[in-house]
Amino acid sequence: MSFLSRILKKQYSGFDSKSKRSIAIIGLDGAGKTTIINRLLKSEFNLVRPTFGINIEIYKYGSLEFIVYDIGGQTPLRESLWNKFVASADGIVFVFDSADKKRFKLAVQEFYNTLTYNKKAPLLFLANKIDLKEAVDFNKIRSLFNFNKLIREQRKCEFTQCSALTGEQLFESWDWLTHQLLSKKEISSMNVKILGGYLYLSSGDMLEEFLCGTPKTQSKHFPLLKEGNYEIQRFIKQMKNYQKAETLLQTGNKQLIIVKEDELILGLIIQSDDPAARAIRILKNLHKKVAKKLANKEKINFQEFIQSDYPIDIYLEE
Ligand SMILES: Nc1nc2c(ncn2[C@@H]2O[C@H](COP(=O)(O)OP(=O)(O)OP(=O)(O)O)[C@@H](O)[C@H]2O)c(=O)[nH]1
Ligand SMILES: [Mg+2]
Repeated sequence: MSFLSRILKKQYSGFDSKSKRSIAIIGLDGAGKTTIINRLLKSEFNLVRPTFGINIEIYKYGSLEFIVYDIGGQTPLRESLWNKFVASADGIVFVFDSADKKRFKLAVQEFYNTLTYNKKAPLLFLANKIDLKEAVDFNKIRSLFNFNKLIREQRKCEFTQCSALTGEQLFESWDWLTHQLLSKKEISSMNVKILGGYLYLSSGDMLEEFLCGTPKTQSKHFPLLKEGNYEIQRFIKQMKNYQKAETLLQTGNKQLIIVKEDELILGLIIQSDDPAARAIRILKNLHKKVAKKLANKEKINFQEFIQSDYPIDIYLEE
């Protein structure tokens, strides 16, 4: 089974766990809600159809389950469904199309209208489609939506740009929301357990791949490392026209995190319940270090960089 097919198994297992949170995803039709959810929760890049009604997705985070309500944004649905789901949601995500200039005003109106139905739930605002040339500058969006005013209110808010296409900023902001919905007790260790890693050039040439642990553990994870190579090659092709991109692929019990930053592609294999956002931050930091060494024509040992900079994130034994 590939990384992609195995995720469905993960999605729908353990449905009856007790701790549940609900997240309502709203935004005008065509803003990218379903595409974002598919990217985040199913690692799918497929084209989606407009949503008539609601898509319900379940995703697991440690021992918790999140029920994600992706609600179609066409007018009748906005009028009849949004308010109900927003009112009972533990978290709200508003997706905004940064390139749909003709409907900016309508989006602002709908945004503020919906927030009146739930004054407490943490809010994640995603200015989507920043990969498009027509996407408007984030500062303009900030003032259009008057974010400064919102920040002064009680509610916890996060405003960020993203692209469902490249995955940029998506996983980190989703992680922010997830954390807002957890109690202190539920936020377990924020470290990841790195099982292996990859360093590629965006041309597709591999610079390094490695597995952590004893020779026995390494041979156990070897098939996974090979499978990851295949996924990275696919990612490189898919994202060849973009400077930055991020993705997260899941197997039954492992995750593959891939980050593209300019000329470099960096990847990590981590455990399935590990916080992907930390892995992305680690890769972005390592990118800076590796890029500097490359520019200075110095020796690069990716595994050694990880071991010296992130010793507590290294996987030892199961
Ligand atoms: N270029 C680009 N296109 C995107 C992005 N996100 C979504 N799209 C495209 O925008 C269109 C609408 O996306 P959907 O995910 O169906 O939008 P939605 O918000 O679910 O729309 P409704 O279900 O009608 O409410 C699709 O053609 C997507 O492929 C993005 O980040 N960049
Ligand atoms: Mg949709």
